[in-house]
Amino acid sequence: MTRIFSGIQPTGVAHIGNYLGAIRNWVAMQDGNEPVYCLVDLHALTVWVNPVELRDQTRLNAALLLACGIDPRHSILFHQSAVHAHVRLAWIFNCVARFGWLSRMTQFKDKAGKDRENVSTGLFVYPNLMAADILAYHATEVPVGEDQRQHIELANDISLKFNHDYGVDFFPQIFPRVAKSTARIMSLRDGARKMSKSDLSDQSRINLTDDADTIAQKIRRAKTDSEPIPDCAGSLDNRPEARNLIGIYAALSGVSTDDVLREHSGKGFSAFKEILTDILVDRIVPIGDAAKRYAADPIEIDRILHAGAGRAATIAEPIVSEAERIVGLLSS
Ligand code: AQP
Repeated sequence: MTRIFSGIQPTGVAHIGNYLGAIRNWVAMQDGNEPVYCLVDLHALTVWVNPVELRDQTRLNAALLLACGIDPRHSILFHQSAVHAHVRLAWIFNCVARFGWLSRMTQFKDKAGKDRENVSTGLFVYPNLMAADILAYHATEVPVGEDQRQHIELANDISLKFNHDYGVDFFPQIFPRVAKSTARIMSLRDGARKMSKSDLSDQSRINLTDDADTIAQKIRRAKTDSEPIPDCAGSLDNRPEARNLIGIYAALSGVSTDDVLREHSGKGFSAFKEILTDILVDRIVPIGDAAKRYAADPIEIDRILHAGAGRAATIAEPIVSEAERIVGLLSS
């Protein structure tokens, strides 16, 4: 059985980018594998977040994962801060990773923008903690969206350097599993930016908790252009907003972009937005409804997360203790 690891930051409410780019794959990969799925609350601290909201959002996103089909009887589902092995290994990786490697991370550059001097050092070393999240389990497959591919490459560089520096064959190679067609769902307001929880505009995304009216309103206001839907994908190259809406529809209906274009070419976007709204309401509202039912019982959510943390620690503790022994630390 292949051990899988992936995580989501409870920095807001999971949206359809998280769902189509990652969570849907997490659900599909449960069968026949050993999945470890984590609410990465320590990563969420890399930018300031209201403590009460962080706790609420951790539980809400856990409820959303359950509603999407993560089965805690099979998958290990837990919150990162509950398993201390992650931070112990992350410190070792802070000492293995090179400053230059981290300086090249595009997500850091995007999030820090022009204000580098004022961002937290946590934001800078975030990829080292992410490498620790995965390698503390010796996980080899990581279902993620395209934006995380560079971080997985860095995790492999860390794994190789650790093995080389200490003359061991201890950490494995990691393979990102990126769902090609939905690797990057874009903002509804700007086709050049990815859909993101931390975008200040709620109109830029469809949250998995949005109700039918909210979805309809956001899709009505989604940026498009005045051209009709073309008959081939090549004609979408300079129309990022149009391509994004067609891609979302294709992903939700399980058909190719070419098939969507064949069926709807010549239509204007106001008509297409109506059928896109229908399929979003059909697929997303039941997830939000189920999540609300799970979220209504926070004690049960906490029980699931704590049980998951116990199982996660059983795997990660011996691996991280061995890494500590390899680098020369006395056993704790
Ligand atoms: N727009 C997206 N399209 C496809 N996949 C996406 N993912 C995120 N946004 C998109 C994938 O979702 C998983 C969980 O993401 P995350 O919470 O760890 O952080 P992120 O990638 O930084 O996502 P957000 O929504 O943009 O969060 P914030 O705003 O908090 O930074 C990952 O596998 C990610 O690739």
